[in-house]
Amino acid sequence: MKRRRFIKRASLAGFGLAVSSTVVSCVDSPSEKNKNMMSMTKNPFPKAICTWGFVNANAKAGDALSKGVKALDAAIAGVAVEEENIKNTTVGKGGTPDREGNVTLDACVMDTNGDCGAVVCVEGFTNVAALAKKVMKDTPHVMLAGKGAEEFALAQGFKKEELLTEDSKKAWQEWLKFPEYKPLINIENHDTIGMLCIDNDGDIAGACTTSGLSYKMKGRIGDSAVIGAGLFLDNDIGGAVATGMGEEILKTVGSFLIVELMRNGMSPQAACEEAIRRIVTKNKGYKEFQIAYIAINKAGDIGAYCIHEGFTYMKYEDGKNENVPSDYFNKV
Ligand code: SD4
Repeated sequence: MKRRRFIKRASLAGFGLAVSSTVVSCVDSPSEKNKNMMSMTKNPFPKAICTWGFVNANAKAGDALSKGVKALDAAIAGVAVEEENIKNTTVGKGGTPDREGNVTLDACVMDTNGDCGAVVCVEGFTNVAALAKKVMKDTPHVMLAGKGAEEFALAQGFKKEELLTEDSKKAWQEWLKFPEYKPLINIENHDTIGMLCIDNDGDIAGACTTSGLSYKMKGRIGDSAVIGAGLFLDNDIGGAVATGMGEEILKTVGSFLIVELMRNGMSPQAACEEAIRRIVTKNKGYKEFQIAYIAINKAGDIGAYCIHEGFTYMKYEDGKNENVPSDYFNKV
């Protein structure tokens, strides 16, 4: 143990003082601080949170984390549950297509060291969050789009599949009879899955994956795969993920904003509320769309806020997986 740290610990013990993060941060680097805090207090981790009522996805991540899986792999395993769930029409296989009948997926991941990877407008591959990790690890790039991402997926051994299910095809054919583009506010308590995990070491990582807004224009990309918009984290501060009308999240770089607000001292809850406030004060049409954010800070405090009632999120904490209703802005 370094001498200065030893002196600090000895003197704290001697005076029977409670250890505050401020005291520890005077001397140590953030990662040392992290380890020291956890060795002196009960480890509050692992934790996993995700958007909407994706019980199985969050349980999968929580279970992996409690077995010692690192944050990023746990998040990817968690969101894969929904990517593979054909009953979920907003993520992965079975996702609602664009207005021309193509299921195009967007996803990104961000790791504890600030590395990230993303794929956009990908057709024919279900596990796009895992593909985004491959982009991060095995290319010199952060983001691959369309054909390039698909060729990369094949080269990496991902299996090509038809993602348009019979049910999604029928629903699209019905929609074509009266083709109005009108994203719904809350789709049966499921939509884009954004997940943040804190592993046993206190490290944060996340993933976000979606089929985007139903009947979008061909080639449309939302916020979910855009680092800073659909997902952002800083392992020294915390992380945030978004769901809802991607265009508005992109315009305000919502997840980045939340992390920066937390960096400046806001709680995850206050930061999520401020990010929603920025949208509703600028866009008078907010009654027509939903946006929700969830966030977690380095201490494991959680926040969530959205525009309209109906958004819920999952929380895996102390081995328990719970669905929690979010507070919301539009109370009138
Ligand atoms: C998008 N944010 O593509 C995604 C879709 C979504 O609730 O989350 N809908 O804009």
